[in-house]
Amino acid sequence: MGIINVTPDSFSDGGLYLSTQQAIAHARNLIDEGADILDIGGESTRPGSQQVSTEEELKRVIPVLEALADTGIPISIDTSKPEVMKHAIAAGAFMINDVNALRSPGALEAVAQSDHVQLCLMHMQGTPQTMQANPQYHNIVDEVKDFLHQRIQAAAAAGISQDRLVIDPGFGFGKTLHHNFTLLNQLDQLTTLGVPLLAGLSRKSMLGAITGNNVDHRIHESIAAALLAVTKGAKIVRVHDVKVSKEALAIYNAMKNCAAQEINLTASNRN
Ligand code: 9MG
Repeated sequence: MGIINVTPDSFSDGGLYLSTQQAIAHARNLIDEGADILDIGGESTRPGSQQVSTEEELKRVIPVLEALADTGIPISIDTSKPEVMKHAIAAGAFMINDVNALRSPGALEAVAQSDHVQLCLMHMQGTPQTMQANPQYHNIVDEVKDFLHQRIQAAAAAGISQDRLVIDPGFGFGKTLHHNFTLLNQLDQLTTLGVPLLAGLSRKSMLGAITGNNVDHRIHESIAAALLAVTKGAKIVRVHDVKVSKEALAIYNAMKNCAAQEINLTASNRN
């Protein structure tokens, strides 16, 4: 899953028009690099970020979604707002990626109206404005797992079938460095919920905290983290650097396929 942010820099003269054009061009590059899904977001969810209005978020994401319709690539819209969800679904979105796990009033109803759109339910303690102030858990893995289980049940109660769901532990969302790495190490425990797992670690500060690299120089750490997440059961990785991530994962897949063939060969030799 390639990441596309449409969050205009208020100091740039081009404003929204330029950001829209840049986002579309960037999306086309990520498709060329081999992205399987694109995730388009119009509101930053970084720690301390400010919220934008529904109207502003719609103005940012819908034109990009519409411009990419001819590519045939599945588009995910990163939003927690029910109105944005409804418009995105009407405009052909393949997935709604909600860092708030459909907890906003009206969100479950907004997505339940469609019977096919995929839904990513992410764990977050607090809100992006406050989440890194003092995150606390007794047992991070159990609490994240319980939360995701409850959200799967809430979706079921709203009439959403489980085959539409994807779950995500929400690395960096209300978690300390220790919480994040504990979660990564035990990510496989979430696979028992029976829903595909998405992991977003790309360029996050938990990686920079280990290597000392700033956000623009975390490509090696991001690839390592994506690969580790996949070895622990992630089925989708949300990344900025699509080409190199795919190359790293191609090596992992070659190893897995080869191992599977050897198992088949051994089994047929036995017969
Ligand atoms: C929008 N966004 C930022 N980080 C994310 C992550 O880790 N997972 C998901 N699903 N969305 C994210």
